[in-house]
Amino acid sequence: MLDPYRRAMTIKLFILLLLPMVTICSDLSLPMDCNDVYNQDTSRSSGVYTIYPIGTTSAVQVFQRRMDGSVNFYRPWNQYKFGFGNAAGEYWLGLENVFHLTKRRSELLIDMEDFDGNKSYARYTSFSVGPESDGYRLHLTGFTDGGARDSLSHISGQKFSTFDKDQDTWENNCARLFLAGFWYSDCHSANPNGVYLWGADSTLYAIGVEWISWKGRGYSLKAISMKIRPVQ
Ligand SMILES: [Ca+2]
Repeated sequence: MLDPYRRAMTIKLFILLLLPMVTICSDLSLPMDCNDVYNQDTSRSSGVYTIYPIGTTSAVQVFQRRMDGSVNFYRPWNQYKFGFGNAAGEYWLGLENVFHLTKRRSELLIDMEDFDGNKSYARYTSFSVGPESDGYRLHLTGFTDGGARDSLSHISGQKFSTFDKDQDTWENNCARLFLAGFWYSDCHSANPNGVYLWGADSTLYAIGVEWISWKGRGYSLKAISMKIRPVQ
């Protein structure tokens, strides 16, 4: 548990992060990575900060992260809508926020790591999520391979599903069967919000944190994060 001060700081930073237009910055002070954030103010506690790897228009927003299995991702619609978890660790930002953030033209970067230290990524040059009235429908194009190959393009156009809101194209309930909330069709080749299974485990079929085109079925990743960045 965070102490009250750190919790207040985290909430404050989170609000700042969601309201970049009201944050006053100069070009010279924009942090390019976490070291810059710390070096600009060594009294800062751990938390979520906006970074600018390639300049003022490149604010990166992590909206999904798995890294240690500390957070349960089998959650109902309202929690996927508004977000859950620890903003400095495993978390889901919330579909409503992602919808608003991706009203600006954005790209998607998905970083992955397995339990042997191998890393890969998948990148999509266009990414947006529609409004709740349209089921937070996913729009995704422009795949670029960073070694993971493409496990996501085929679900572009799908609505988001949770166990209590089945919007997939299958006659049964993908979210219930694969124990997560995600954009499912009939059902998945990637399950980033699945059960944290600590590597290879084929006991139960495809319920892990999977990215099939990289590690195949029955392998649950050590880490995965989904990040968006506005593009011109
Ligand atoms: Ca269904």
